[in-house]
Amino acid sequence: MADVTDMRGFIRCLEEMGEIKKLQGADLRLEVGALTERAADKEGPALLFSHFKGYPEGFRVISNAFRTCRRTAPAMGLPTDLKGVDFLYAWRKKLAAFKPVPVEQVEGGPILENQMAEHEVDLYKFPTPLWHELDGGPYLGTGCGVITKDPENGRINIGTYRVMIQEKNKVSVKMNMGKHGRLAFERSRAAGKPLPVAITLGQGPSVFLAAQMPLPPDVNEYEFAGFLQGSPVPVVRGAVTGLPIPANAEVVLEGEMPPMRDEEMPREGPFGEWPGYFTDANVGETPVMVVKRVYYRNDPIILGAPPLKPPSSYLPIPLGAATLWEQLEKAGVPDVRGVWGFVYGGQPGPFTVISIHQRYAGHSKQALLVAAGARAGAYGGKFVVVVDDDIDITNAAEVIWAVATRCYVRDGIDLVKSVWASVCEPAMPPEERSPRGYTSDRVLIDACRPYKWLEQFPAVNAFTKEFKDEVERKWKI
Ligand SMILES: Cc1cc2nc3c(=O)[nH]c(=O)nc-3n(C[C@H](O)[C@H](O)[C@H](O)COP(=O)(O)O)c2cc1C
Ligand SMILES: [Mn+2]
Repeated sequence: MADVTDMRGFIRCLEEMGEIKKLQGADLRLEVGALTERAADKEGPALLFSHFKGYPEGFRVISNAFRTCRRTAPAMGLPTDLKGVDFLYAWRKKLAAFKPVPVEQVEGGPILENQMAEHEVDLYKFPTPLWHELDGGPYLGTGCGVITKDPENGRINIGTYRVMIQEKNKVSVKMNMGKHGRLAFERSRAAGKPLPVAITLGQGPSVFLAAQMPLPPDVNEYEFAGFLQGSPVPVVRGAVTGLPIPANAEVVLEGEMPPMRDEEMPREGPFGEWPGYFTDANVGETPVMVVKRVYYRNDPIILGAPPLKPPSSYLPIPLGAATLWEQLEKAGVPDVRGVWGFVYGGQPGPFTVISIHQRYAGHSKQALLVAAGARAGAYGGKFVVVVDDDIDITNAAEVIWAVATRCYVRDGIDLVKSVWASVCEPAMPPEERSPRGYTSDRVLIDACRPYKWLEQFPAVNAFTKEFKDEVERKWKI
């Protein structure tokens, strides 16, 4: 299999797998976003767009790159034949085996092939699709990595934060409160200093996967990406900032974020976000980066990973559920057989489902309480459902069947108020939104058969899958 340590190697790998389609001349304003959405809806191929009207022929955009487990697996160092909960389990085990792979400092690389000096910077030279019809501006950065160095502890961080072009040499970078890039910005702002920033807009797939994951603050995303791809990420020092930038990236912006006051921050958004709505239009919340240099490879490829209306996504499955699964077991909830989410971004999201093999009275409630409070489940959660392990938690209809038939409402539903919410929560009343952040409530749904009288619970009126497979084979229906 091709080496997947940069975007081009990844594309060769997708070609070998027959998982990519090349489209020439699609319209950036009307067609690229809609084609990306349709391809994601049908779990179709990755799309590589080129030949945009008004742009050099070689300037390309790739989207829908990670929509299937088969395509994402090579970038995670996982086998390509796993799906659903099995894939999630393998991912969980991979995460648990993490050992940092330090970067390789190099002196040159393809990213230095072309440069725009400070007075030449013009971000409109790159093809930027209108990803969703009502987006508040051109989002050049969706599948990007925002590279910062914390002024206090010197830690390098890469985070995927949406990047909107404001002017030809200015972008807004929506690092939400608490995100690692934002913490670095707030520290340099408090000291009255600009924060040096570099943004990679097309890079090895493992670097993107690391950048969009909620990794702990002491994990360097480059070192995590190196672990995933099984080799160090080669980096060069950016001439303007001194920050490490991937030597084999496609496009990198370098510059700084001035220590702007909130009231100086421009309008940003709305943007089509992962819950499936245009949310989050804001003024006075989003830091601005002044771009002082642009580097790009010959015929650069920008990675588009726009959030989409569920059940579509830029990811194949709710990968963040693997972290919640680990946290449940670490908190002492035994026999968790799987965790899933139906409306997800990097987190399992507002509809999370857990399956357990019940061991004792209260086991199912324990799972619900921990899931609602654990780091990976608390942020942006809303409904948490626990089911027995005969339910296929990746199948929404089966989950609903379990809720409809096994939940005894009087005992099975609990409400927890004022838990940590996501800024993307569409149902939050405007008057409850505040720059200090917001909270929302949780509904805990116990859809397990009651442990106390499990043996008397009516038996399920279906033959086993194995027996049905056998008779199907025999009778060829
Ligand atoms: C396409 C895409 C867009 C995202 N946009 C944002 C964003 O605008 N703001 C934000 O705070 N997080 C955004 N995220 C989620 C962050 O990437 C994620 O929380 C990540 O953990 C941040 O890195 P950090 O933990 O190092 O701060 C986005 C993720 C993806 C995949
Ligand atoms: Mn981080």
